[in-house]
Amino acid sequence: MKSIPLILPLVALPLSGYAEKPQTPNVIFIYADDIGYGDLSCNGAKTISTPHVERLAAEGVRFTNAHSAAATSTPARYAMLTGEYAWRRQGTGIADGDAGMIIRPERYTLADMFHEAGYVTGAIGKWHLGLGDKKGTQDWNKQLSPNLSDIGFDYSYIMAATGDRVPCVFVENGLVANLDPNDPIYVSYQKNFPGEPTGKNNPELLTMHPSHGHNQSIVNGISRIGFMKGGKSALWKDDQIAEELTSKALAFIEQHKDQPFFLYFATQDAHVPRVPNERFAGKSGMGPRGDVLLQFDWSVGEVMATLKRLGLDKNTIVILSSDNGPVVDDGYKDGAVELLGDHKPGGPFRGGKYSSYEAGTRVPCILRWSGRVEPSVSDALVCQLDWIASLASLLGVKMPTGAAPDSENYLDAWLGKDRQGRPCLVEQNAQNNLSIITNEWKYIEPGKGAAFNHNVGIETGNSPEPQLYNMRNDWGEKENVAEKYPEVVKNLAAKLAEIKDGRVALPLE
Ligand code: NG6
Ligand code: CA
Repeated sequence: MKSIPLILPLVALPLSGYAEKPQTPNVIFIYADDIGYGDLSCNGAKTISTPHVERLAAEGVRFTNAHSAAATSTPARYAMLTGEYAWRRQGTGIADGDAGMIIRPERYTLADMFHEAGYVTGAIGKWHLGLGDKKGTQDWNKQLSPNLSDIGFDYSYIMAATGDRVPCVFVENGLVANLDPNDPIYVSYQKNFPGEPTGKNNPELLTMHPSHGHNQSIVNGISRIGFMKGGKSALWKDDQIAEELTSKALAFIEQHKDQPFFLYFATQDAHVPRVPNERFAGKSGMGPRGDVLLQFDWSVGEVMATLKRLGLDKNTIVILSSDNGPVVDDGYKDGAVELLGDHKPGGPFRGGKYSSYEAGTRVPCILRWSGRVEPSVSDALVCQLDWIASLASLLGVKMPTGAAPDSENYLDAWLGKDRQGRPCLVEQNAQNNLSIITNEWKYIEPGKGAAFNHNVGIETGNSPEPQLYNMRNDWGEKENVAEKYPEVVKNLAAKLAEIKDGRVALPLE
């Protein structure tokens, strides 16, 4: 009788896949804001060292041709969470802080997909996809509805929009956190509240001055986009945002360590206003922009250390990426331009945030799944749009018909096994001009808008002429070869038109 327990494990060994936990690894997205391909030392930055990200890259697949679906935040996040290109749907441009929920409750989201697989789901950090029903109608002193719990997140602790937009408060499960009912909070994107100072009228109150825009309500000595009043106890402290969000992320991981969880951890770094904690201030030699890159790296290190400590290191997929490419002057005089030196935030790529050129959407991307995914560097063409379909395939979730209409299953590419990835991908710039990229070519459709954004110092890629670049030998998109290869232009323009028309979007909301 006693020999049975000894025999059983031997018999079970050939099926050792079953001896492990089933296919329900935890999944964490670490989603940076405005961090460029070239901002991380794993992607070749010499002017800054980001060791925690470097280690993540050394232990996982580091992608060199990974994209967000758009060159600004709201459409990139919309596409990532719904699996639908944002340009198919109106109202998905850069959202104000009083925008209504852009992803409506009836939409199927990434969080719903994880739910279906039995996961607990959390969103912590920058949101920027609206809250409440309709723009400008929210009562920020009450439960906001709809909120993230209506689109599949069991827990949320978010910044409503961006660091530079009011309201400058955290919202926990649809309620402004730490709000004193005797000091209600009011928000407007129309007009100021009588008697409240603004950056425009009271520059003497500012500790950081705008370079363009950002001259409305003043919070913590920094003028923002939009007007707000009250809610003093709930206001975030800019130099503690990273710490606050990271500690919430760690708490979520710890709390759910015994069940499969999905955590969307969206950092404020390195978006403006850049106010590093004193632990990072002055440490990069590149001013606040470099310092918040170090701060981001610290957040990554904290997540990884927590996974190790809790023994979740092997059973957790960590995906790190960014919502769009980098920008140096995004509206505040924070010294980023003056202190940039030789640093190239976009790496070898042209343009930056807002742009049709590659630095707009070709973002850092790493997937680590220890013990399951071989460390490597992959040049497969991949897009965040495909996370939902690819992870659904991993978890065995069959998504409902019509869900995630543009998302495709490229699980093998994400796991580093397939080095091709997508045959083509549509990229979207800030003016909604579209490009299509393949492994060989990139075609930018003729489009309206200035060729150069002087405020931010970035080439937009907008041109009345068609542009074609060879992505095999011209990563920097230096030579427009559209006239040389009219057939290629014709084919890619036709393909783009087909994608635009081919999939019928759900009706506009
Ligand atoms: C722009 C802001 C910029 C940034 C951006 C959104 C001005 C002049 N500029 O309109 O500072 O907030 O919107 O950035 O207001 S994103 O990364 O969230 O898309
Ligand atoms: Ca962004």
